Amino acid sequence: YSKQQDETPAWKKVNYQNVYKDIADLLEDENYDDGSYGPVFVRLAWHASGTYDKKTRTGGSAGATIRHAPESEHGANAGLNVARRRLEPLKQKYRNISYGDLYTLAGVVGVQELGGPTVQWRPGRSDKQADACTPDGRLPDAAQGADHVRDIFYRMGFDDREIAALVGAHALGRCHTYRSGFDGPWNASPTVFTNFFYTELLENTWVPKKWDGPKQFVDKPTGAFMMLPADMAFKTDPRFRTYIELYARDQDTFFNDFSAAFAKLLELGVKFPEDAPTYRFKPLD
Ligand code: CCH
Repeated sequence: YSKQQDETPAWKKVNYQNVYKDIADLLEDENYDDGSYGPVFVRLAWHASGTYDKKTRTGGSAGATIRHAPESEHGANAGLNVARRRLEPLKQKYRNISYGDLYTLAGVVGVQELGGPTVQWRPGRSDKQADACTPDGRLPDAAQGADHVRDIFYRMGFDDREIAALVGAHALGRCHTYRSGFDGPWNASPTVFTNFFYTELLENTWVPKKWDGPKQFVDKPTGAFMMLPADMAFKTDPRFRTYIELYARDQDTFFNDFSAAFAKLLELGVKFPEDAPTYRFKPLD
């Protein structure tokens, strides 16, 4: 075979539309949580990327260091091994895909296939070894408030509007006591991407949960739904609250803003090959 063929970079040898389809096929499992791996794939993509520090230009999804100890063992990443294990057969099937591309693409699939907006995505991340792991403490601490949330997301390069849009992902999934210590879903449809994070936050009266677990909030009438202390900050902080009210009444604006901010998150710190195409995958039927 020709020499030229051998020099094709690995990322170019992958059919990402096929990977998208195969990830989508891994979402459903009636025995897992609320029936879908979508939420935990979105969280994996976010935690793989949200370690970025714009000053030192370290962290982010480029090296997929989240798969290595000690980063994999950081408290914030508890439970994400479940998502990585679910995706591993696809790394074996598509040997040329990088883990960074696989984990971020899984986040895109999770958002889109659960009914969220389409999210632009590019391939070409190249994996790094454990010595590139980021220090603990780069991801947000759910027990803290608006100042902390701003510190964390400003470090990545986001503004208040983008932060308020990103946290809308808390329409999806749930908290697990054996992962974060917190407990419960944010709303009644945790496997559908909606603007319910904002509507629930504004429309309910949230009271401290009576239990011996970490401080969190539950809705007053039923106690079935939850908010983290960090989530509550979006209601009490006046500058965040403007956007919470906007997204609660305007789902289209939320979808547009989320799509742009999530795509930006997945690219933080990544130096893409110049000829890496941008994909906008069609959701499957
Ligand atoms: Fe989050 N998140 N997140 N989150 N998150 C948790 C679960 C999910 C914080 C804390 C937690 C974002 C921002 C924040 C998801 C997506 C995003 C949990 C429970 C905690 C704690 C984990 C468990 O027990 O399994 C805090 C604090 C912030 C910001 O201040 C952003 C940004 C995103 C994505 C764009 C998703 C999805 C879940 C559900 C995971 C699942 O397994 O169901």
